[in-house]
Amino acid sequence: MNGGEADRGDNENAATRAISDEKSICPFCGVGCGVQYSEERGNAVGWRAPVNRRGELCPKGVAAYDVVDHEDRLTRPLVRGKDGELVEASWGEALNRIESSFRRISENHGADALSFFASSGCTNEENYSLQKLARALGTNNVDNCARLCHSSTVAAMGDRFGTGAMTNTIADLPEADAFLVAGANPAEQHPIIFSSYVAPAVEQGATLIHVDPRENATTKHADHHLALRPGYDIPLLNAMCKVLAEEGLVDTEFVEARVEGFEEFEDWLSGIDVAEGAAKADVPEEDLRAAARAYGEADRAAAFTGMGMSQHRCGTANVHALLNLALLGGNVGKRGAGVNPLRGKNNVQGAGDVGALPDVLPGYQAVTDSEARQEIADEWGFEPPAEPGLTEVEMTHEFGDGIRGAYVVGENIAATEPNANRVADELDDLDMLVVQEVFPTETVEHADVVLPASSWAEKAGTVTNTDRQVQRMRPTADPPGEARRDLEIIREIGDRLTDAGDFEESTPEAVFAEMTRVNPLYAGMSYEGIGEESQRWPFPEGADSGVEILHRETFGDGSKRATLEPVEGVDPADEVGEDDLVLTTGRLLSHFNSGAVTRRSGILTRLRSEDAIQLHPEDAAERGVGDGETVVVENERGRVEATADVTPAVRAGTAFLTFHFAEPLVNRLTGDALDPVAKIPEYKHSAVSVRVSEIENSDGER
Ligand SMILES: Nc1nc2c(c(=O)[nH]1)N[C@H]1C(S)=C(S)[C@@H](COP(=O)(O)OP(=O)(O)OC[C@H]3O[C@@H](n4cnc5c(=O)[nH]c(N)nc54)[C@H](O)[C@@H]3O)O[C@H]1N2
Ligand SMILES: Nc1nc2c(c(=O)[nH]1)N[C@H]1C(S)=C(S)[C@@H](COP(=O)(O)OP(=O)(O)OC[C@H]3O[C@@H](n4cnc5c(=O)[nH]c(N)nc54)[C@H](O)[C@@H]3O)O[C@H]1N2
Ligand code: SF4
Ligand SMILES: [Mo]
Repeated sequence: MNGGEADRGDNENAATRAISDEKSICPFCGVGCGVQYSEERGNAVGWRAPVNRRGELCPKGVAAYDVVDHEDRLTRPLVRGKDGELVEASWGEALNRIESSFRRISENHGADALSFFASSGCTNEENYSLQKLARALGTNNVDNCARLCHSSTVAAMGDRFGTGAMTNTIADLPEADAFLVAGANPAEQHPIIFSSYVAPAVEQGATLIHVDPRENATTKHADHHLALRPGYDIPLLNAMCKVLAEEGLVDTEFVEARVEGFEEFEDWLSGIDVAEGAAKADVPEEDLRAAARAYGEADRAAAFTGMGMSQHRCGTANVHALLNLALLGGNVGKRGAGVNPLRGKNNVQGAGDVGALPDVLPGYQAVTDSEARQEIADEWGFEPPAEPGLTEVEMTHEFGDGIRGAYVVGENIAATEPNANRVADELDDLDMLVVQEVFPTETVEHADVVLPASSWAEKAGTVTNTDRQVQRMRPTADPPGEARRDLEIIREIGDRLTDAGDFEESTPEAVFAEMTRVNPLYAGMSYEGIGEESQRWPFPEGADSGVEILHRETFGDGSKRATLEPVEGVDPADEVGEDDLVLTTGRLLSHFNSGAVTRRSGILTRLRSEDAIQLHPEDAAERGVGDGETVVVENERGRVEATADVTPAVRAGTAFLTFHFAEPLVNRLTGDALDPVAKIPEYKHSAVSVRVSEIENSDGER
């Protein structure tokens, strides 16, 4: 199926809806700021919610209501017609097609021929219902884009600390004496945490260490910048551990009380050479030593870890290396410290918490655990399958082979999965692709059935932010045209495909209540209890003083000690040829992920250089590329054209592009390599050739 531009119907209803000023939560990042509609501003203002205590918002938050009346909104179901085009259909026809096709696939190929892509931009109730639907149909093939952000972090932290979430809270961060920001750019990606909690502490004297191959908004506040070679965080972090050991900066009291395996680790460290590590990471040894000293000398040092660490085939190992440093520094279990993955979308923490993952049930109980399955069967009336399902990227690789049907809710996988040319072909190999969306995205172009859904502003439900606070969203408008609320759609499909009664609870509040009965992390929470505040897991908060700051006394598995573990470096998958550059990717303040929502904003600006490829002046000169010229960026997987932004902000040998735009679609260049433990793709390291585009620059088209 090659869809052209999707037919989106007319939106006669869209512009006439009233928007109320109910308090809700920002739909973008995991910070979880409170937003509400302001008639006067014609868009969002902040309210004094648990994180944005002064009602402050970043530019994306301010633009949140742009989605509500947008003329591109999908307002009618679409089905693929005989001539291959998407045409409008009734809800009945669209749902009948899904029902008969999914039934046929399941009968002919088994339930594991179906796959479910949940959305960490959707509510806990929606994610919970979607994973329940997958499991009711007999498959654990359900995953969400947490796989693509912090699955490696969660794997490493789960393994070593027993929980895969921020160890600390946003509120205690200002007590840090030092911040180690590894592979993250919170000034742009978690702006309110940065501007309201981190930057003020830095202004008061806390040290900021930034480990990132580029200078960006976070680096502007940094005292130390280690502009490492992408993919070489392990030698850098191991060398930092060695500096702590060499210079007497190990927190011996903490190590004695809370750490296992110190002697073996010390033995192993004796084989680590600081100069060699610095050379591997390609940072000056003296800078590395100074940064390590700043971290080691701090009483309280808080580490942030982001996509620069997690999105490598050694993503899990990268985080293990960081955990060693945190343990040696004694930076666990106290305020202003810890290891803190800043989570991605507004509900990425929650999507995992409620079980939209292929290997665990709600509350991270393994699907292989028969007791957990039996317990949930008591509530559900059916037992979930015992065999773990496939992860996101693995599912796309099975499209047309093992997997024949996919139900994608609120993800734009054609643009955001790695190796986009391959994914585009694979999407077309499916017998049935259902896309539940608000806009006509790159993924919608491949769909067999398109279900017009509600935006965040049109629904009720809960979302769990990056520091484990469950908050409530409240609907402020009706869905446009014939669009329906996500939860209603999922439950309608559930009703049609499963036994009567499986999807009995239909309001978000009732689904939340069911969820608290099966998810031990959320046990005891309630809509009423949350109110306009939040409830934090593990709940109830305050039952013992160790809850807000994790691991004060013990780790997640109940033991007092975490283990130090030697971590060996792993080379990136792509070999970098002599004339190649290393392409790494990432984000910008005013855009969000595939850009499906933010690129349509009337408020958010798109600056000239934002869709450009950052090239270091030396690399540009070598290739005869001038600033503003069009270049071809290519490897064996694909090719894009982009404007050159020649800037010393990116290190020599490395190029940087965002994935926020349909063109250039950077994921045509990223590869299939996965971290063996977490199955996260290597978005942050692709070998590419870069050359001036003869055609584009000579005929002056750009
Ligand atoms: N404005 C905005 N905010 C967002 C999002 C958005 O799209 N826009 N998306 C949300 C989501 S889903 C997520 S997951 C988070 C992600 O938030 P971040 O983790 O901050 O995201 P990135 O920009 O992808 O990557 C962070 C940094 O890693 C650096 N980097 C690249 N390669 C390497 C490497 O090998 N090592 C190291 N140490 N650093 C490297 C990049 O230069 C980049 O500055 O942001 C969330 N918030
Ligand atoms: N090269 C490169 N690629 C990356 C990354 C990277 O750093 N570099 N980062 C990865 C990461 S961390 C992530 S999280 C993924 C993100 O990947 P995706 O989740 O695929 O990206 P989004 O653009 O956030 O897609 C969300 C979609 O949901 C739709 N939507 C919004 N609200 C709703 C709603 O309420 N209901 C429904 N049904 N739909 C809605 C939007 O229109 C949009 O199309 O990208 C990954 N891809
Ligand atoms: S920091 Fe994140 S949650 Fe807060 S307003 Fe900005 S995008 Fe929304
Ligand atoms: Mo993400």
